[in-house]
Amino acid sequence: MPLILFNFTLNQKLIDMLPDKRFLFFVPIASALGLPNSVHAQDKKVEDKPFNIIYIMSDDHSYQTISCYDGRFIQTPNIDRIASDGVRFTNSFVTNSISGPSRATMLTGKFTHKNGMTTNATRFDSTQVTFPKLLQQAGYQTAIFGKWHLKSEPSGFDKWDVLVGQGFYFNPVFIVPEGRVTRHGYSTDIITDLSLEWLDKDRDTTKPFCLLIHHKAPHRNWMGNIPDMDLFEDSVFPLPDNFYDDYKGRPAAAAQEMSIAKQEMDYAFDLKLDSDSIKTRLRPNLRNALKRMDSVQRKEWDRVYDSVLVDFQESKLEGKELAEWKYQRYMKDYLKCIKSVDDNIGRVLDYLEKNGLLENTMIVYTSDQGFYMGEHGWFDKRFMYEESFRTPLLVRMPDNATKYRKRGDIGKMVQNIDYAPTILELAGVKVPEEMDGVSMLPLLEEGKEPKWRESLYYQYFEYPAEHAVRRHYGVRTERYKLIRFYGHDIENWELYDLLEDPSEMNNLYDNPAYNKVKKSLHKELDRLARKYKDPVAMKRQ
Ligand code: SGN
Ligand code: CA
Repeated sequence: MPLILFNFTLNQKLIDMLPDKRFLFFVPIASALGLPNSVHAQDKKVEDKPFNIIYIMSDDHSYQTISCYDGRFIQTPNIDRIASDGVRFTNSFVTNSISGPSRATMLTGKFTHKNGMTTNATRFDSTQVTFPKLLQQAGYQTAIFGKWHLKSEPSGFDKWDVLVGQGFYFNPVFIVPEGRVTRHGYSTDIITDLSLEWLDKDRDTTKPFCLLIHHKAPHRNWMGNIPDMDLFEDSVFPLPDNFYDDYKGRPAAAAQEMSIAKQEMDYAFDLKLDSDSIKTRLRPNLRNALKRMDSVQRKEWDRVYDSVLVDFQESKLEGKELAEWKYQRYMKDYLKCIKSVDDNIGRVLDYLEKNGLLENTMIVYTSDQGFYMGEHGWFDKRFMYEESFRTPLLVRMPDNATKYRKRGDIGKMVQNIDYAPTILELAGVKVPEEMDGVSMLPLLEEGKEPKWRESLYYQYFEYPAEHAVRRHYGVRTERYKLIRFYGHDIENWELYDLLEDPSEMNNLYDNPAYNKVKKSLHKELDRLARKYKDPVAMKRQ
């Protein structure tokens, strides 16, 4: 598949799509209230049947490591199947590039200053309106398995079985309404097992369903599954062009603490070098993860990582060689996690196919945000720069949803505020006015060019905190990006021309040639701050 990730245009009409064109359609209440589909088959159009939803979200999965987006690092044939039978969004973004905030946005359809989950340290107010609650009220059966990460208990789900906090890769602890349960195995396998078991045995088959499958993988510290231990051990990955970024003109980028070359990529926890002779901060975290393994898992693990340690100690690397060795190790471990995510998505797709569920089930694949695969020399996310602002988004519509026949790429800029309205519209449930997002369904209609937003709003609040990314907010149009970093020790604007400088190395804010662009971006940023009622950005106006 050709790689066209960026869909730029010179035509800067800085207006937003009005949220009044939602093409809502409503299913009669009897059908929404869960009578079997077959009852309605003769007397209703197929589009009016309640469709099921399977929403799969991984944690920190970069679009760079999904082969239908970027084939440089890994083949992901199963994830790609969703795109080849459906659509690939080539301009998909989040509103706040970090887990809790992203999850709260996905559930509420709102920016995080409105749903209250501005950082990972805040607690999600579970009394608010979410799309699973609205689906439940409309007769859907709802379930979530895997990472939750919102501190308060899940609500709006008939069935929930979620990881405690970030969760462990091996033999993880889950929390269910009755208490905690430790399960043996690898997290991506277990979360898939739970999901398939619910689909197969537990759910009420007379009701439409919405199933959220939330993987822990490939979150730090990137521990692959036992059968995948040897994968990529002999691979050499290309170093990003800007791996040795000097952050000139970008003080917030210079001040971060998410550098692969520096100590924040930990020799023990991240690189799995378990030796008392290596100076490291997070050795207890690695040991904590390793001591969860049983003897069979541990033996396989040690077989691979003991020899990595020996090679490392013998080679006595320094400087650039050491930095690049760390990058290679990081990529190998991260990609081992992706292999298992891809395999497990294959299991879900096979199940749906075998059981005739592809006809009436929408499948979404995404991540809670993007991730750096060494670009700017980094791991982690948080910044409004492209790699972490973007997130993969692939959608396969139900075969029977004849209204939504579009295939291939969708280049319009969508954001995770749009997920809840999309799912609700597909279910025939009215989208609450207060949601900031809009349904993406009009984009899925073949041959239609709906009026769409031409700019995106972004916010990041988690500072002071791990990785030291300063607070910021900004606007992105198809071609340009304006960011304000603020608070504590920083007050700085950045402006990028994404067409000329897709890697965002050249801050043009003080370049007089861009004065006109700067002015119009400021105007647009102010307009969006007012539209979304962001008190931080409005205060400056
Ligand atoms: C943990 C990680 C961080 C990561 C955050 C947020 N440290 O704190 O590297 O940025 O989660 O990630 S770790 O040492 O505990 O792995 S998020 O995806 O949950 O937002
Ligand atoms: Ca994440």
